[in-house]
Order: sequence, then C-alpha cells, then structure tokens
Amino acid sequence: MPMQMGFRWYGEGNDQVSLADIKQIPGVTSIVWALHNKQPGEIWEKEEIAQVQKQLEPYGFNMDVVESVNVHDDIKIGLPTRDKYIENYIQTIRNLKDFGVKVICYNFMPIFDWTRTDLFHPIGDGSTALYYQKDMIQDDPKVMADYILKNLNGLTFPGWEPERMARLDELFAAYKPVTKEKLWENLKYFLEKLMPVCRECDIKMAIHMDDPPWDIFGLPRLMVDGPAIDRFLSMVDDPYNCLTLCSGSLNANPENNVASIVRKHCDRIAFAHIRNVKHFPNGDFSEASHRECDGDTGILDILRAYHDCGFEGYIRPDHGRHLWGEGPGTCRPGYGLYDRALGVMYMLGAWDLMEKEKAGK
Ligand code: DNO
Repeated sequence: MPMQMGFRWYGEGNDQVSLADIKQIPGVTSIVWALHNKQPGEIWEKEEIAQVQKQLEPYGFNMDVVESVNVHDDIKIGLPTRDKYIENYIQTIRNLKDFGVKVICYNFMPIFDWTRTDLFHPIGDGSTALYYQKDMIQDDPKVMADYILKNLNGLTFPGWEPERMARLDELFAAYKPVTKEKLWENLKYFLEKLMPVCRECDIKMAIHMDDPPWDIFGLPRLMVDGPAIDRFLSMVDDPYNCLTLCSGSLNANPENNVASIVRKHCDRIAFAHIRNVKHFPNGDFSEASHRECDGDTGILDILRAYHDCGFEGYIRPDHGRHLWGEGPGTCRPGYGLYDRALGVMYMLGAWDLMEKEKAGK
C-alpha cells in the first residue's frame, strides 16, 4: 500500500472547512475524523459512526484514521474504575472495525492536550499561527484554560472539553499521586488490555506525541523524546502498538531529531503528522508553514526519511497558519483550509520528486 494523504476534518456543523473544499486538494484520500461530541470514556455507537460514513461516501474519502478516541482520566490516573472505561474503549474499537478503520490516534497526556499561549499570533507576513510563550506557562493553568476555551468560539476541541475544564481543581487533585513512573505503568496496563482486540480487529493504536514535549503545570508527560519512544515501543512490543509521530510536537524541543526517529522506528509509525516549528532563543516557539526553510524542524529530511524507509502509513499536514481572511471565529486554531492545503502540495511535491528519482526517471 502506498503512503496515504489525510486531512483532518472536525465534522458536519463543527468545522468551517467542508468536505467539498477538501475534495479539491490534490492527493487527499483519507478524512481524519472523530465523533467530537463524545466525552472521553463513552462508547462510539455504530449508528453514530455510520452517519460519518454516509457523509464521506459521496466524496470517495476513506475513514481509515480516527483522531482521536480520547482516553478517560481514570485510565491515566489508574483508578479502579479504569476497567469499566477500558471495556468501553474496547467496544468502540470493535464498532470501528465494522467501518474499516485501521488506525486510532490517541494521547496519554494528563488533563490537557496540546498547549499554546497564543492561538492567533501575528508572524510578520500578515498571517497568524499558534505560538508558545514559555514564561506564560508557570502558575495558574486556569488562566490558560479560560483563554483557550474563549478562543474556540464555541467549537468543540478534543482535550479541552468545557466539562473537564470546569473540574480542573478536582482533576489536579486526582493526578497528584501519579508520578511519571505510575503514568508509564498505567499506559502499559491500558495497552496490554487492548492489544488482543487490536490484533483481532486489525486496528493499530497510534499514540500521539506530547505537545509540548515536557512536563507542564507539574503534570508528567511521557512521549517527549527518542528514549521515551524506545521505551514505549519495547514496553508493549506489538506491531499494533504504534506511533502517531508528530514532527512539530517533538521538535518543539530542538534537541529532538525527528528524521532519525523515523529511520529508527518507521515500521511502528502508523500515522505521520507533518508540522514545522520555528524556535526562539528564549525557549518560545511559533508554528510555521510546511516549507522547510520557514522553520527548524527539517521537514524535507523527515519526508526523505519516510520515503527511504518505504513508509506505507497515513500522513497529514498538521497545524497551518491562518491565511487570507482566516482568523478567530472563521477557522479553528491551526486548522484553517489554506495553509494545510499548501502543506499537502509541498509534501506531495517532495514525495513525487523522490518517487521519480527512485524510478530513475
Ligand atoms: C492538535 C492535535 C492533537 C491530537 C491529540 C491526539 O492539533 O495534534 O490534539 O489530535 O493529541 O489525541
């Protein structure tokens, strides 16, 4: 199977980008989807999945990749109630199998998903991008949660469910005993329960990198660098225990060389996110266009590594800048139409050229 190009879509009525728009981007075959109205821990029912299938069908997109089936906090904390939520997760996997789903992207970050301090930061060319100002992430997580929720303009955002954000004190107290080692144990417990079902259903679990890849607000984060990835893959050494290798999440730490991780673990990367990041000397970073020279992530080296390794998984452009009238209220932070479409073309341009070279043409 050749590499498949995907595009993230948040669903009918929940995304300003339409499937008809996406259809006009050359080369996109997979819609990266989710049931965004679902709370972590709930079963995704077949009738609900069938509705998405019905929406995608006329456009000929496949629904092979789900991003994300979110993991309930009780599983991450390791509470006795986790078994009930793992059972629900397993039922969701079984239901997804009936629709041909091949990859489930998820994350194991305590409380928060990705974290930024400015969702629409001007980057100098008239566009805006997601931005992380290091010294703003110190004390009160509530200030940040309020800011993010306000800027989502009522759209759902996985990992930032208002219901969970309203219980932040309670959540922080529950995570208190969860050390980094405990979190590793809880991740292992979760995956070991899932693996037999994944094998039976032929669905790969693909963990997303932690974003940013370091502890925040005193909460431990696991998927932060090469050694952590090595540990994760050998901890549950199963071909269905895979990675969503997110170049931008990892490279927020400039020490992380994503291309070398691709070369080492390509067979366990089920899903590739391509995002470019520009670093500043004080530890701040800004997201950038996919073009290699606009950031520091080494996008072409990464694409070359995937190509050299014969990558046959799914790939998608990740966060883009907000362009040509996109901004607060008119597009989801990081998920406008235009820059991600440009990202697809950049990636396919590089890929097509490498294919041609390989074929000796
Ligand atoms: C951010 C995304 C993440 C990702 C989840 C996976 O834009 O990369 O929200 O979908 O962490 O569970």
